[in-house]
Amino acid sequence: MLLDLARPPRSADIASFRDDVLAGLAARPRAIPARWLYDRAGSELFEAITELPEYYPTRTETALLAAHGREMGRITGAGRAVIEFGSGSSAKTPHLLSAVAPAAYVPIDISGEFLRDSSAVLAGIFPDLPILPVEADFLRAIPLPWAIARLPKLGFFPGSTIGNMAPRAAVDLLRAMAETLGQGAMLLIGMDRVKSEEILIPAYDDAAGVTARFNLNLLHRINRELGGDIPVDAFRHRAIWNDAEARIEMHLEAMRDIAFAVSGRRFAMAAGETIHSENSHKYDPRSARLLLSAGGWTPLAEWTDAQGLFALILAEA
Ligand code: AVJ
Repeated sequence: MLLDLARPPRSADIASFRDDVLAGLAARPRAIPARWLYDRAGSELFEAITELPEYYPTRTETALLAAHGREMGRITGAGRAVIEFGSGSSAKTPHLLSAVAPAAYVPIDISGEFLRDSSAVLAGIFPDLPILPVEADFLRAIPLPWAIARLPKLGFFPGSTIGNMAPRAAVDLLRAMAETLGQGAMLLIGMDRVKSEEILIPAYDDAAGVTARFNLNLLHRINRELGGDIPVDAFRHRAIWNDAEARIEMHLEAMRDIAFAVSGRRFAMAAGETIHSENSHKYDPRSARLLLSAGGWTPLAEWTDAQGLFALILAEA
């Protein structure tokens, strides 16, 4: 059963998009926060990425949930409220919900339209499960629906979304989640592992060019929503492994000298200059546990695939 969507005003979103873009284009190096990649079109392109042969994280994580869900459910116990941070298309969510037999499901996402659609799909699969979608930015602690106040909580943060954040911001996010979920909560989190560049680079620069379209969509979005005239076809997608920071970086690289305007402000870029648009941090087993501890979570158990590509970690507050 799908209950009403909590919907905050939208004008604030446009204002913070504009602030982030103008500040990011003026900064050196130029960088725009990755969250702005995920409008409707961006979220759909990301869904297409998850089905690419080169993009191992989604299928590896889904297989881990399918293979070990019952064991996870034995540790969490039944009857929790499952709170999913960044509900996405929720292809893996049914595996978790079947395994942990929750009393309610609360997907939280910044993209309201996407949230509504994915919640409707899950309501079809689990007709008796109360579903309470919340449209919000979960980077800060959020008040949860009153209807689940008395239930023990299980946070679900799959997909290595935590990898978008530098460790310092990731710790802040983990602490915000602990505050959102409260005492006695558990958290099941997906974290991508450090591995060879031969696997990592194609995963973020696929042969079909879907990741390139995902990245370039940010420029289309800026043009559309912020009145920009960026010549999008003068840019190309780049995926780089930054070994010192243990992360994949996505950049938008100008292929020639260009000038453009956004919201009435003028910018110039020389050929070869880039706009840094996303980070995807990777963790080895120890650094993953260290990050969780710093964020206020005690690791209880973890599951990984035979090649050690990806890990799901269960922790308690
Ligand atoms: C949604 C942040 C988990 O880092 O793998 C995939 C984003 N960007 N391909 C990732 C992404 C390009 C993805 N996360």
